Amino acid sequence: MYRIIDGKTVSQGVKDSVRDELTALKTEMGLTAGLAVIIVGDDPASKVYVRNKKLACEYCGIESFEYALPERTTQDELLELINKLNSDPKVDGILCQLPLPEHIDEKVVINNISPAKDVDAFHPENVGQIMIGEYKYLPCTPAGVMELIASTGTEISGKECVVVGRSNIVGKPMAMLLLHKSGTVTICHSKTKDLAEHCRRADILVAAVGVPNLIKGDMIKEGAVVIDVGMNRLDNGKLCGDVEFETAKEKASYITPVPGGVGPMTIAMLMKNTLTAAKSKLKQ
Ligand code: L34
Repeated sequence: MYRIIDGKTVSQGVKDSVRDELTALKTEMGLTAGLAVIIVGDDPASKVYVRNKKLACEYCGIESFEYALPERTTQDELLELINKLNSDPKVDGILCQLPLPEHIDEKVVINNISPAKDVDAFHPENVGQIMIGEYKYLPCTPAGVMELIASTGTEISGKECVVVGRSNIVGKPMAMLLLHKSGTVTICHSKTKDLAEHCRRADILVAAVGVPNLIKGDMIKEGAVVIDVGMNRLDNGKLCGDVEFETAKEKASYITPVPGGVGPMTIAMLMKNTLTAAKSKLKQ
């Protein structure tokens, strides 16, 4: 018997605790929290994600500043905006939605966001701190996955954890967070020789490759916890994960749906990071 891990419910809990804490800090210390979200171009999926972020800010009592820039925006123009936001006291967190248009270098953009306001935790300084386990911010998607695993009551220590995908924003930090919890971590990728064999050893399997239905039921160990980070849009407009849900659910003990799994968690963890950013004003 499998159980669905409901990302909507878990993310609601995270957002509620951010809202409650922020409300209390507003009353007691006059704290405010602001998040700037930059989106360049017209990617329809990115627009949906950015809209969901704005709604979550409203819910939590975080002021959101949205910058919807046209596709033709130059890298210099974008950097100029980021510099302005870096020194704007109303802005605690800055997020530049990825992917960016091809003429803009994502690395340069990320490097120019002040590490103190980098609520995505993509800046090399924050990435380095995650490596050594002394972080201010955790990257939103991997941190959300950790919350989902925790919600099942599954102990990570000593477990076989397999992460499929090695991106800088999900796969690599995901592996690191599982390692911090003493999981035995394997990272699989496009050059991995026998993907199915690795996956079948996993007590905890995290799929983050962006290949629709890559992970099928016969690649999953009986009783595994299966987390699907994939967010693929099929030609018929339907969203689909990296895991073939119908066959995978027959093997898994817990499994996340797409949509309604990891996506809402990414947003909830962003709210948490923005609160952390705002709270750092209290220490100054
Ligand atoms: N800078 N770029 C930056 N930070 C991020 O954290 C992201 N990410 C990823 C893409 N680019 C980014 C997101 O925000 C992915 N992502 C994201 C956020 C929210 C959702 C999915 C991906 C989400 O809300 N998913 C809903 C379904 C939405 C729909 O219907 O299309 C869900 O239930 O999964």
